[in-house]
Amino acid sequence: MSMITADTGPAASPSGVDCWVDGVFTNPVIAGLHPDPSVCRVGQDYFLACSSFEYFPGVPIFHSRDLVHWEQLGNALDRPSQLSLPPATPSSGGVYAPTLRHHGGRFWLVATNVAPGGGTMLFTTEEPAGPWSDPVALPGVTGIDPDLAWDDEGRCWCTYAGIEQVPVDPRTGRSLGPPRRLWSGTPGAQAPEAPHLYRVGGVWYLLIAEGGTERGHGVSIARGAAPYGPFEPCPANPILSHRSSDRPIQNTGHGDLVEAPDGTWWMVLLGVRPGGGTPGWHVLGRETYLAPVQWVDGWPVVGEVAPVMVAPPWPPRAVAAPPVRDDFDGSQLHPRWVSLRSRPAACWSVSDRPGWLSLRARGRSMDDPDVTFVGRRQQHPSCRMRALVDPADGRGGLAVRVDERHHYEVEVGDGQVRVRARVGSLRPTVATRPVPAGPARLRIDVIATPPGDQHPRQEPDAVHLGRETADGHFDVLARLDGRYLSTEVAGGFTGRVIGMYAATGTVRFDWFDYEPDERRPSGAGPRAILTP
Ligand code: 6LW
Repeated sequence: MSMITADTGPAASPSGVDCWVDGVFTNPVIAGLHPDPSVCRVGQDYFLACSSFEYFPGVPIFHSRDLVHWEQLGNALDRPSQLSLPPATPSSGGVYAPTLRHHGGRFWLVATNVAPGGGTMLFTTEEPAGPWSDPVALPGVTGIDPDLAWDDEGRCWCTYAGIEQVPVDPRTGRSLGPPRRLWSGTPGAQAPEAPHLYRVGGVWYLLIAEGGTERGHGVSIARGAAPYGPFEPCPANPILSHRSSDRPIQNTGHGDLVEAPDGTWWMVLLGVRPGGGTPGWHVLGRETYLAPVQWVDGWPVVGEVAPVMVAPPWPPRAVAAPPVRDDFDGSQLHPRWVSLRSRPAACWSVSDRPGWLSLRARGRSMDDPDVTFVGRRQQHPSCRMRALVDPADGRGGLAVRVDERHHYEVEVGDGQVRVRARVGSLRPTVATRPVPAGPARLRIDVIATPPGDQHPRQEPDAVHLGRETADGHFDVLARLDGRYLSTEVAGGFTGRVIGMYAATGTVRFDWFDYEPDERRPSGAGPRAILTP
């Protein structure tokens, strides 16, 4: 497999391959499990937050100077005092749909923790890279997808799924009035949610998502003279939806608007790239896309969301490409690494054996909600993961996971390499092979099905699991159908996260490589070029 490595070239996207060349950029702008994007601008700088569900640390925060190249600054909720996700938190539970705003010299982040004991939580900071404050609870906000907007009198309006609204004191979290129903979206449409409230040119706009976060998803808008309405729906609703279309990006919805310094407007939104035959399986989760917006007769008109788009009218501001290899030489883990529900200090260390990540087992397998796992989002349809794993004191390896009931892994321990799978209630050990004592190189290649190679039951991709021999040969123990690790099979709101785990004892990882294979086109490859 030929790979483009991330530490060559001018670079800038999560893949390390520049996603803005010759006047076009490629969507998604933040690939992999990064749904429900919320964006704000301060001067020349854009900041963006996403949902994080059962993963800890939670709510990744990104920075950009051009809306296309994004760099992760950190995770807003990176301390147990900010985010408690008990083992009973189901996958696709946890933290939903933040709104990120800048007001009065501070950043404000509001989100819902749907885990037991959670609720609507508000955090602030002057520095988006962190630290963020401990949470302020908003007990009067009883729905998901909270938004914050301030009017000229300084009143703060929290609007949430329903669509309902309550005035709040953002410093104490207290409600300053009863909740009111604002709008339920298009009559007959399901799930009015994801509200964002803006004042543009003296008019208040209420942007929402509706139709559900699957193929029927869309964005609609209403406007009024006051932040609490009454609101008049846009006659062109939905202003964005790919429902019933043949576009390669589907499920488009849950948008947030931002005005650039030059007066142009943009929307960040979520979408997916289904692959394979019918009904289409998306495996990377809901990703963050960018679309241009124009105002016509006082309403926003959203351009088509395509894999290849006309670039914004300013020069690109590339960010450093992430390296292929993480060799765990630092004293902290990069913010891209996430764990399941919590990451107790006793379960991981980069100092126990310097230069290695040591993971100490809690749960006994990837079936367990408290398994010791350190992973990152799969961000490319085709990619390769490798790690050097020392099983001297335990058993563990590499896993591709959607949830506790949908995962594939290759692990080493007790003198054997083993491929295991879990698909619903089926949990076979797929293959075993004896290996020499000492560290083993485990490897997983994900290979997307090429476009044109489709039949109605065609899988979206194949997952090859095995180990590399000393001469670099990939000894594939199993080739598994990727559809079983898709959202359409597993259900829920997430996507694939790939990484390292310990099943027994302490398992040590010298390095972990993540290499995108940009040259291998996927079934969800570019089909359209958007004209302005
Ligand atoms: C989120 C809702 C949605 O709260 O999915 O697509 C939910 N929209 O707005 C979880 O991400």
